[in-house]
Amino acid sequence: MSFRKDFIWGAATASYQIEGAAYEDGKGPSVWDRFSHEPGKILEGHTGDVACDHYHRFREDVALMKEMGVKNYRFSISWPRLIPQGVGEVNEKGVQFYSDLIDELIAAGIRPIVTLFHWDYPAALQARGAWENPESPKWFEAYAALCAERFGDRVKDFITFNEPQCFIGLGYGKGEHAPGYRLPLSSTVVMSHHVLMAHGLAVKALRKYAPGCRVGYAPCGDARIPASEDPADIEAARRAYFQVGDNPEGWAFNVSWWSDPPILGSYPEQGLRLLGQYLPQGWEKDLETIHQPLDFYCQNIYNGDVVRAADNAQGYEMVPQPVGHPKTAIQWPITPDALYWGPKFLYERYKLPFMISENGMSSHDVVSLDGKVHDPQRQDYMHRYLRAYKRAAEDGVDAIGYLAWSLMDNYEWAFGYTDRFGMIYVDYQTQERIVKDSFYWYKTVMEQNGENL
Ligand code: GBH
Repeated sequence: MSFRKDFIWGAATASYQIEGAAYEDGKGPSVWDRFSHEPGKILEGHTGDVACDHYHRFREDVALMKEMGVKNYRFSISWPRLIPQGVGEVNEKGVQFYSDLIDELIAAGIRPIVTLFHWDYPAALQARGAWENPESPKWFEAYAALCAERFGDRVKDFITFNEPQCFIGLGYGKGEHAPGYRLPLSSTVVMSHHVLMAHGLAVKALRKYAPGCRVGYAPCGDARIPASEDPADIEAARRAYFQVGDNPEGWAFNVSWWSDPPILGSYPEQGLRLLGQYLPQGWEKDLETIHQPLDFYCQNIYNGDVVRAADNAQGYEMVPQPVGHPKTAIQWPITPDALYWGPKFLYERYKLPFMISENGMSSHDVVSLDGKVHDPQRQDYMHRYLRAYKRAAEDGVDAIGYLAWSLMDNYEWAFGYTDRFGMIYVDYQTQERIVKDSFYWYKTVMEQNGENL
């Protein structure tokens, strides 16, 4: 047994993290352009002004993808590059850039998978209240319609949002990401509802203006891993996974608040008891719009927490990580079973074809004396996670794909360029690309459809 024959193997990136050209060719500013320039917000003060200069070097990057054997490439569109003020006038040079990129990908035999929103929100709309504004779902709908109209002849796979947990929870809750606000629940819960509305409206617009396209959604959430195969521990992990409000990172970091309404048509009851009071008036009638048929469901999964059954009100407790537990450079624990239990629990609940839209590891890679970049730790990470994912597929999860994060080193948000997630090394001084050992390793995995794992 193994992955299905038409398994979607590929790699992922996001606009602000790689494009650069932040102020070129008519692009409007995003909240990240602003935030990254605020003193003290980003490690070592790095900004995405130039990033990987992908805007000018995309042909070289697509050639590298082709060499790697990547058949599916997930990238995001910068909303303010397309519509500088967020609404209204279209920047034709921005349209041209993505159009050229799409053509280049297709000519190289690579399927484009387009994420509409990966956090670089138009600054002009931020000034109008962003997601708190009741008009905000309509702004996004118009942007989605434009993407469908301009690219839908060639792009057949769209993803609406990347990790709403992060841009709401970190951007407006904890203030660690752009735009860096710390707003109360009465604001962030309203925002979450508008984001979900925007998702529903965008799905409808994509289907209308790009008929026949496939549409997915890519939230996140650290998986919950049962401490043992004892049914009581498995049930404890399942409960913990879909619980709202018990994450020390903040209320937004949960699965069910963000995925139940679009896929099941209702907010989770336990979440409503906690947060329902903050939802905007009349939210119930919006559920129909939010609940749109999806072709596939994605999650970005990097790690998980171990949970066991407990004799307390919740019926579960977290198992503390043992001292010395393996971690990546960004300090995230290495927990391969997250790619078994995560997909398993998610498929059980949401019953949609499932795709890992991001998974990978950061390490402090260096160019060795031999001029190469050796990253055995990344291979080992991916190898272990992919084995766990394969086991999930063998156990009946309809696993349709895996997109590695990331194609190349890039701007890691509040960590700037200090963390490297790529299978291609980027020298930010010269913009030279150096393929890492994992590039060749992943190539054979994709070629053999994971048979060699
Ligand atoms: C992703 O963020 C981003 O999409 C990508 O742009 C980024 O470069 C990449 O990963 C690497 O960081 O809900 O409490 O269980 C991932 C960052 C990982 C942070 C999942 C929140 C969920 C915590 N997120 N995590 S929780």
